[in-house]
Amino acid sequence: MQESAPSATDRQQKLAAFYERADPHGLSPLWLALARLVPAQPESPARASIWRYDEVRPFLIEASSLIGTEEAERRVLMLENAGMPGEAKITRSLYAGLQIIQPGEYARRHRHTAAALRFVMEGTGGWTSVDGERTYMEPGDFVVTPSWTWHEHGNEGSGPVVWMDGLDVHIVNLLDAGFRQDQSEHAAPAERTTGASNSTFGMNMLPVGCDRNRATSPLFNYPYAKAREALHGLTRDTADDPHFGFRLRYANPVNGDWAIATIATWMQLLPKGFKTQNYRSTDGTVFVVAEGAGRSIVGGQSIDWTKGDIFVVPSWSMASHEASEEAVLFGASDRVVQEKLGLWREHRQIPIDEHLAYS
Ligand code: GTQ
Repeated sequence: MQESAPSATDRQQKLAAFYERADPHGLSPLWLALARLVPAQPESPARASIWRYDEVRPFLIEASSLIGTEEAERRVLMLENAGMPGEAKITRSLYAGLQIIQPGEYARRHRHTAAALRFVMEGTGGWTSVDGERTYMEPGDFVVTPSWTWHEHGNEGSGPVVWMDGLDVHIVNLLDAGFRQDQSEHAAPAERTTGASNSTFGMNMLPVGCDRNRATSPLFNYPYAKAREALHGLTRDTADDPHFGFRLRYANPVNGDWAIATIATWMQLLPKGFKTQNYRSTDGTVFVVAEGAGRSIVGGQSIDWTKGDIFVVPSWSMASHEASEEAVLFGASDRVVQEKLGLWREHRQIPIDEHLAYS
């Protein structure tokens, strides 16, 4: 007699037993994972979120009274996206935190392969150094700490200094390429004059024969006063972009690339009353409100913001922004990495050839 075909429950039982036997061999069935592994479009676990500066600041002040920079090394409250609790991530790929340094405090020198950006929120007299050169920071300044450069921070002012740190550490760790060193075990870098990198690289001149392949900008402080002036200049002679208002990116002067090899950074100005068209892109983005106030609609959710607030637009979430008063927004994302890998995509409500692309 012929054997009958196995019943459906029979087959389910056999499959379950098969999975169990395959597992200890490091074998797992793709057919159960395929849709999640290869989504039809990005499905970021990050949520649209906001950290309001007036709510966050008291925690930074309290932290300053509970722990010193000596003990903490870096006194930072990390900005953790609620969609990825415990992962020290503000977007899927980026780390962000708020660092506070009180007058007279010092955060000791170290270096790591992760690169950092600083965006200054509050205070004057704060400084950071990169390989022995100091820069003093003002609110709105964008400051770069390139990969594997010695850096330390201090505050010679009379009030607290607060900045947002953004690091590519999760990208570095994804690749298992993370190293760090503490200064105590190594020779100190040679001291260099404050302003040296700006006088060499920030005057529209370059050392003859300078290496144009430098992955990260040799300029490490991009002052807010200059960014503002550049954006206001644009408003006088250029049509606005319907998706961005007026927008300029921070550039590496040796080759015109983004300022940091792994984190794209830009600044955008929305005139009072301006409302952007819907837009989405694959780079989950951190926005810091440098000036002004307004509202964003992110994935259908309304988020009011004002100066000092930090908000997140996750990858592929549709977003529009409206300024109730003239607003300047700092933006940071992993766009530069995605571009280098040929992955970056955007979706504009109005196709790009229908308007001037100063964006
Ligand atoms: O200032 O060197 O927020 O090493 C996290 C890790 C800041 C820093 C952070 C760091 C730093």
